[in-house]
Amino acid sequence: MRIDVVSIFPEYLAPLGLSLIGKARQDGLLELNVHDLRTFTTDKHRTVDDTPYGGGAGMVMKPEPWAQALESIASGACAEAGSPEAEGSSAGPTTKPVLIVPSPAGERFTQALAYELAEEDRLVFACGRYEGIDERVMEWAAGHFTVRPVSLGDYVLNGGEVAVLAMVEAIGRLLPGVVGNPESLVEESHSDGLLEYPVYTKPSAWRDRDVPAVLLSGNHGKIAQWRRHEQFRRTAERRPDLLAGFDAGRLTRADRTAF
Ligand code: 6GU
Repeated sequence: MRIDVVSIFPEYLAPLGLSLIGKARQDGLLELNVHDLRTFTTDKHRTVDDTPYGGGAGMVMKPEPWAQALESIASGACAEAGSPEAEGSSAGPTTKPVLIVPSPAGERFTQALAYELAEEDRLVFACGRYEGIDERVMEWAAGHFTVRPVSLGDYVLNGGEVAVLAMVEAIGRLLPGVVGNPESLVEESHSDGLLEYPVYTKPSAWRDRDVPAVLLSGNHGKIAQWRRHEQFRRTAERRPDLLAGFDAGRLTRADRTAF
């Protein structure tokens, strides 16, 4: 997968060189390019924002630098040295790259959307700041990209950069080969519509607290049943909204007899 990120604070994306995602880039599983929006300005002050038409607080990001940046990225320029795009490989892309615009006004980013985006060849993230990007950029960009405004949740960040860190990590870890043991992707929160069960390790007794006895029993059927029960108990307590939307078709045969 190739990912391009455009931001006026490229340094904000530095953590994408670390840990699992940094390793995936080193291993060639993920190509990630971060671009400074200001390099696509043409005026002396490298202006990226202006006052909003219609009045109101704050500033709006100007359309011209965004169009320059996105045009250059869509055309395959701005690719990493050594990548097929940088070498001018002949076979062009068959589908439009997805342009993700982080915004509290977007659709919700979920594990299901992470899986969907992990199937794409190319993702581009446009990090807005201030009150957002001139709306005409998203309209124009629809000619070159599949445009998706996406929100992490119902709260407001100062810009898209922190949201991009979260989304790239959530998507990147689903790419083949990035997580060493793919089994670990199966039994985690949200993979089956429920929260994850609690986990324990040695010592079995710690500060007057014992690990639940069933986990030491060696009875794998009982352990699976206990874990499933804990998933439902936790989800009901912390995220009743998830249970309300839980699809009965996701109940296992064991669930139907046990609960
Ligand atoms: Cl994706 N971006 C911004 N700027 N604020 C947010 C968000 C995204 N998700 C929640 N708040």
